[in-house]
Amino acid sequence: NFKAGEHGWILKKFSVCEQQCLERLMQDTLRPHVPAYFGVVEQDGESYNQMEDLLASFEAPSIMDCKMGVRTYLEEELEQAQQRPRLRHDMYEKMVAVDPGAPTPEEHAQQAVLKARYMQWRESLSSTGTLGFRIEGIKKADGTCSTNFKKTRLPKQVVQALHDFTDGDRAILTSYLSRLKELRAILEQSEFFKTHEVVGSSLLFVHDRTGLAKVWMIDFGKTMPLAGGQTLTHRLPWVEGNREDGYLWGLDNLITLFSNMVQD
Ligand code: 4IP
Ligand code: ADP
Ligand code: MN
Repeated sequence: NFKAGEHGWILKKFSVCEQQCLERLMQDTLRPHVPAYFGVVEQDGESYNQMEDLLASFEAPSIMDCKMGVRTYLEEELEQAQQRPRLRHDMYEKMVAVDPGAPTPEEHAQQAVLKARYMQWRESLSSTGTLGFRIEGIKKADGTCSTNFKKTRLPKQVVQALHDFTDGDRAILTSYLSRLKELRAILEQSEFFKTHEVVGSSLLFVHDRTGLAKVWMIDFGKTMPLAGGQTLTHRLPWVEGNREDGYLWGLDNLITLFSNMVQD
């Protein structure tokens, strides 16, 4: 999905949705909190969105990807699935690999599940459903790398993972906490954020041993503009049709966990 670009830039497989979001974000107060966007480029017959490489200014960075929000599929996807359900064998396989008991007898028989079903199962197994965010992956400066967080759900499991990621370094934790609070304040003012359903987007945490620690919003492949002047709180519970995504609710919870860790 990604390619190295010119120095300091990376290329991500083109998506028109992401292109439009990045273009709008360059005009929004969120601009400093997302990768700088540099337009579409063609390479070997493929199109890419060119954006800032957020790791470029770090020395041996440790990185964590946290997927934000209380749901991970769009209302639009749900509608499409209701009209034209598609059975997914690959998602059945991914499900069985984590928990052979998870599929229903019917799903076992057809060796397939619906996408919405798979995505909701992932949400309930992880902290997405209960905390409004989940850890997707961590890669540390020492080379260790894990995406083994599918069942990280309870606050104390999340805290353990955050502790491992930061090596319990109080300066790093404090620095992340203030970045998250700053981001929240900007999100609460952002015109872009108010008018978009933000699903499947992540916060990218990056720190290194010089003590530099930053957080950016990434992945706007499923961030959709709302129609007809609709706005979201990003905090109200989701009920089908209201398009709430629980993004700020999740960020509140993440901030609470970091605050507790800094105080301990
Ligand atoms: C993946 O499930 C992720 O949710 C992907 O989101 C999602 O792509 C995939 O859907 C789904 O299979 P696992 O993480 O359990 O493997 P992301 O790319 O943000 O990680 P979308 O495009 O829906 O976000 P499919 O339909 O692409 O397989
Ligand atoms: P996908 O849509 O395939 O899920 P993402 O945009 O979520 O792709 O990016 C996947 C991973 O690539 C992230 O977890 C992060 O580690 C890395 N990444 C994404 N964007 C950037 C960026 N601008 N700079 C550096 N790393 C990035
Ligand atoms: Mn994605």
